[in-house]
Amino acid sequence: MSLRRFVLGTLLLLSVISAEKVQAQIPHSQPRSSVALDHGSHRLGRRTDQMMERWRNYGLGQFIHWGVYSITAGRWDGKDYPGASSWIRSWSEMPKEAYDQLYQQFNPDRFDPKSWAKQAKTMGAKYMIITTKHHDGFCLWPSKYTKYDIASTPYKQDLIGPMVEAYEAEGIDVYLYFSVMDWNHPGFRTELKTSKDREAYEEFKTFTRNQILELLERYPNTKGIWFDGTWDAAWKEQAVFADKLETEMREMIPGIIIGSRFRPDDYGNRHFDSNGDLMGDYEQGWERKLPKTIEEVKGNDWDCVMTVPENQWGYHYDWKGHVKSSFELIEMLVRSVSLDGNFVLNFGPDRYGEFRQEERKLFAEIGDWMEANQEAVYDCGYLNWEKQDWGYYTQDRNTGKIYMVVFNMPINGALRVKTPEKVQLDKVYGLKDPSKVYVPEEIHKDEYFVHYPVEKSSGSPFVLVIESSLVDKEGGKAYQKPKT
Ligand code: H79
Repeated sequence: MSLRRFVLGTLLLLSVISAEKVQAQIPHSQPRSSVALDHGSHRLGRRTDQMMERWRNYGLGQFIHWGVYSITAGRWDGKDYPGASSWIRSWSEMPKEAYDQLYQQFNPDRFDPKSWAKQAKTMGAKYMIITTKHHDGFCLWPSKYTKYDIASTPYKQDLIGPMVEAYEAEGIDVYLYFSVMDWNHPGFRTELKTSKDREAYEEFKTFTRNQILELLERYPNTKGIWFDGTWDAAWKEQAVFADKLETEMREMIPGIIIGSRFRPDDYGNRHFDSNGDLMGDYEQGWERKLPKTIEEVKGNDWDCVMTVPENQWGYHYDWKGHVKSSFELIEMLVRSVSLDGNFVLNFGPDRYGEFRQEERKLFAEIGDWMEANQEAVYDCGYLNWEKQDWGYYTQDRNTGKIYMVVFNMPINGALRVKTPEKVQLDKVYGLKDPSKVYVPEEIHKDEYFVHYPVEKSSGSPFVLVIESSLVDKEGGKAYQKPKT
């Protein structure tokens, strides 16, 4: 073998080894294949700027769906609509003309943005997303481009501005939800079959662009837009238009955060382009569902938006079916964080601007838990240790501190911990009571039992803190605590 081949071969081998090492720590998106795209993904891998770091570290967010559908509240003419209350206009039993007049009754005179923001703060939300316009097309801000807005209601005043102000005063970042699908605009189409459709849709595109830029101009503190209603065939043809508009948004608000639900690629693919690369700053595909493994998130940032009942976003007078408890929701939150995502919990205030009793209870219950255990949520993300049945590991991205969030206590009180090779478990202690130390029992190589008193575990999920160290081959202690 020539020296050159030997050196090249060694270099190749080394690069494969180091690539594998990185891959094991941070799972990557699939590598880009060869489809040439003008409007596919514009960035491979995660954003690393400060605004995105801030987003990544929120952990918990609040979603709010509010609009004229809070008046119908899931029923019309004595009949219950079986779908999500905010979709009632699309129901065959709902006369469209009647729905389109409802705004004349919209007068949420008990709306108190300061108390909304305080409740969100109590719960521990670091950001909120508000429906500026849902699928029905009704705008919660006074829009220059339509009369179907808050200015035309008896209430008259802007709802978004005071919300932005109140939430920001509590230190909560505000994001705007915007549905591209708009059942009110005459130019909106789901498909473009004729040249007349295309003409109409051009008007709709201009209107959409105007409204989006109007929102960013009115609320320049907006941290991002959460787009929705982009699944129709007509929009899937708009790669050029949407890409240009996204660029305009990014120019208007540098650092603005836009997810994968906004623009289609050249071939009409959504979220992931034709090469499988994520479009936008984070994956927006986790609606009312959660990933189970880190592989499923493909190394991308993501959020999960979740309803409290099965599928109700806007206010519904009667929550039928299973309603999630704070315990379930906290588990979803921690699972999200442990898999490097944010968890966004939805609330649907009523027509007067008030939150239902079930939701107020959640603000308090989740808030109590967060107050005691937030350290294991904020600034935390994935830890590359084998998942155990008792719950989830999270790790502080800044300090490297490792947490065990326990949801399912084993009957024998033995919490199993399997450490990666060369990582030794030194000590485990209660987050709320650091003086309470649980000495790990090593049962096999890299495998431990942490004995936790079963009787102490009743009630709510609890957090333990792990101290570990890296050891060298001979078992001697080496360098500092692991930080991934
Ligand atoms: O705002 C809430 C929902 O109204 C909205 N996203 C959350 C945050 C939403 N509803 N449905 N979807 C998102 C998913 C889309 C489902 C669809 Fe269909 C399936 C679109 C096309 C096929 C069902 C059938 C809805 C329209 C036709």
